[in-house]
Amino acid sequence: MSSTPLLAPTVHELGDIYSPDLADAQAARYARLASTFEATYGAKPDFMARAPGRVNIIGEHIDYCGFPVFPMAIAPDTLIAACTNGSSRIRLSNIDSAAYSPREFSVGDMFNIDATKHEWSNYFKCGYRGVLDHVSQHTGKGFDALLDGRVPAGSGLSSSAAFVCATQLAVQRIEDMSFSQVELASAAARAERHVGVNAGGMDQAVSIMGQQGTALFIEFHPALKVTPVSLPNANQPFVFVIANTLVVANKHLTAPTNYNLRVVETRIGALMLAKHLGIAEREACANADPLTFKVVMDEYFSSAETGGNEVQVWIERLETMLHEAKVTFSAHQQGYTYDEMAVALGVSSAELSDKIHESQFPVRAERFKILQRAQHAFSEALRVVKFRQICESGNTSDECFSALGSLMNQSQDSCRDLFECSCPELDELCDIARKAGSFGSRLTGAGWGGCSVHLVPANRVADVKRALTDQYYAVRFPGLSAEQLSDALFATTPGRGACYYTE
Ligand code: NG1
Ligand code: MG
Repeated sequence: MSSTPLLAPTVHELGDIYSPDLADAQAARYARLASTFEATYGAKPDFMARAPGRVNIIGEHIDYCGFPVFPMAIAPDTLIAACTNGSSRIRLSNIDSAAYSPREFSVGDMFNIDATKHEWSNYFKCGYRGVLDHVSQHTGKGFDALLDGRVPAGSGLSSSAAFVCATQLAVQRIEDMSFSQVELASAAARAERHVGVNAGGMDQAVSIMGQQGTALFIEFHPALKVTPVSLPNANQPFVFVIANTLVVANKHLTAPTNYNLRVVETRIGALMLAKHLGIAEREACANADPLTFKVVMDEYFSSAETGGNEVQVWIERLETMLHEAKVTFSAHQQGYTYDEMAVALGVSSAELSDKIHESQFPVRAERFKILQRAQHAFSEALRVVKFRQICESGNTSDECFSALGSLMNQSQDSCRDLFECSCPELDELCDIARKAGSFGSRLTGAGWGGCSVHLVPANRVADVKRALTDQYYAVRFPGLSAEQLSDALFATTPGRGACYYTE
């Protein structure tokens, strides 16, 4: 992470080629944050920590299955200005004080996160915990913090991870500690689960490790590993257009029937698949915590030769697993009841129910659609690997962008039909954008609302934006101001990851 002057951000940090005047807007924003800090706390901030949101280009709901994903960092971010205050109190305020009123805590309060409440400072506490859960001792120094979050909440652009990561950066600096990027990202991923969502680690990894100009191929298993991958250098530039449905997906409140349920469905799927393949008793599966589809795949191929092209090995293995999953689960097209899953796993219904419900993340469902979720997970992982393969192929023709776009479109179909995490508004945005010139359109982030992402040749961006404005925003949200519209609909290229600004 680099340090640059406090009030002199350069356009390089911003990553939006369509807003040349954004640099001034950002400088004004930094100055306002610094002066509001001084007005609030009577002292200048010592530094600012910045962590960006992200857009996931492809690879949805598979980070928690242990499979690779392909996101990039974006310009909207969370900034936290901070300074020690010589006391043992931690004071937090928000530049948007009307929506988020100030809070004050003792160090002890930071260990008290009530996941049943949707409370903005919970993410701050998560970031604090991310640091503390990782070390045996800390000073518990009091400090003042002022936050300016520009990633829209509940939009699938990871406002939560930006908040948690920026807090973690601030706390590690206050505490005079220094973690590696991998440690920061892993600690933030674990810490964010304190708010009650059983999330994977994609958002925190890309927020911390994002790189200007490249997307990231992120692997989670056997260890967190990030490989920067550039998009093909074509005759004509392509950009990603982000379009927010403006349907707020409150993932935290709907977790028992949406996000956390999907995590449980894929985990039960992994247990059943391991049993079916005769490898459930092997040490790697029996001791895995958690047992994911990726662990099952690795164990199934543990004695296979690993030589040859790495991407080809991924593709062959994932195709085999997709086939095995269909064979294993195909008799249950309508999903499994508890009793049916218990029979398949050889445990009693009560044991299974306990196992599911005793977790920190309760779920509710009549039927568990294991076949569909497994099909999505393996086919989505295949698409991620193929996407990377095309990016690295050296091919720069428009056809390679058609192939990338087609993988994104297939991902959307799979999210809608097999993983059931889309919604009518997301489907509509994708339809409109494709007709107006998008090569590939899909939801991004958890779904059920939030944002979509579109792969668009630079010379069609205006057409796509106009179509979305006329056919979606003007119809469904006629009262939007120009500023609200530009926050909801914008073009972006890969931006840089987390950093500090110091004087
Ligand atoms: P969003 O909706 O942006 O918070 C969530 C998870 C990710 C990943 C995606 C789906 C959190 C913090 N993040 O992203 O880990 O599983 O959904 O691909 O919950
Ligand atoms: Mg989030």
